[in-house]
Amino acid sequence: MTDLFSPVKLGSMVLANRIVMAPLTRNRAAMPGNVPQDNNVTYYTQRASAGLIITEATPISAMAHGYPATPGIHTAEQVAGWKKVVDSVHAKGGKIVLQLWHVGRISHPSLLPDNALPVAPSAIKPAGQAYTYEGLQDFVTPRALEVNELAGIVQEYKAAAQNALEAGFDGVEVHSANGYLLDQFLRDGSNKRTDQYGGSIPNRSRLLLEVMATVCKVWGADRVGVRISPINPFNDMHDSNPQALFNHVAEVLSPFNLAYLHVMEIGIGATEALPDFDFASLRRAFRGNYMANGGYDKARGNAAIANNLVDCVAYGVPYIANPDLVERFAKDAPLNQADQSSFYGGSEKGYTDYPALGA
Ligand code: 8OZ
Repeated sequence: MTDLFSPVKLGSMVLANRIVMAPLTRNRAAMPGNVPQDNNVTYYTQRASAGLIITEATPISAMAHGYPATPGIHTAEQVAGWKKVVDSVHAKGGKIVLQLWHVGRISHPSLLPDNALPVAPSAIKPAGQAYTYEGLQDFVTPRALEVNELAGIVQEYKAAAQNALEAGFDGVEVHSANGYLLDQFLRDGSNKRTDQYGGSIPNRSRLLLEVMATVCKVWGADRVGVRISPINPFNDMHDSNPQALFNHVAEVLSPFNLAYLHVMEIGIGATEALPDFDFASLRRAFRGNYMANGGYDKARGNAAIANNLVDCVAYGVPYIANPDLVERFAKDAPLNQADQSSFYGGSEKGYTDYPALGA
């Protein structure tokens, strides 16, 4: 029977098991410079038995940053730092892809070059506050990107994809989820454009498709995945018809022959009822591997794989606290509980000090 421990081929990546480490923002890059450092090498290496590691969301350019101490992939120092992470994970037999990230409006001038305004599809201020070096500050009204600037955004993805290739990753995942730039273009709560990048569903999907085409050209589609979050309201996101939008996205992504589609199936911080959404229908709309994420445990992961609802499962919070999650699942061993207070920023505490079994 196929289960979490069965190998799987995602594009040209052969995974030893179907237990994936989800992308997790941890805010522990070296500053200044947003450079991956030794404790980041330790953290990822501890988790190398995952079938696949997806790195924390990684800004593709200086304008793509929206949180303190997130490691980028747009300077030579960052590439060298990531190379140490990759080499160490590979030495342990692991596989690791980099998540390419542009935050769009989820930022603050104090985090951007020359105190620039964050950029977005439309000049709509999200509700909520940015995490800055001076603490929480209200989001500002972003600047709407001009249509003739969008090729430059695609170019930033291309350069970052090339940098990830240089660092030796096994592939890349395009972050089009959770209310960041590409998701801001997809959903009509944040995209009010009247040009060919707004309005209809195909128009709102255009920037994502341009980015995917460019990244696939750099990497080959068999080493590229993409993450979406159809009903996640996090970062003040909503859409008038998520099922139609995301089924379309799945359909038009299919001909790329991507390594996988990664779907966050839950909402973070929802205060209202989430819209009904049929994830099985989304999966049928996508021809390729489906990676599920959000609230899965071992039993639900095994059941979803056995019933052919998903091909693999990404685990987030469990991976914060259990570097050896694969071994613990295999032995039905108890899991360490994650300490929320050390999720974002800080030292080794709550980062690299969660014990493995028998340690
Ligand atoms: C939580 C805190 C900061 C960033 C995402 C990159 O939601 C994130 C993120 C999550 O994708």
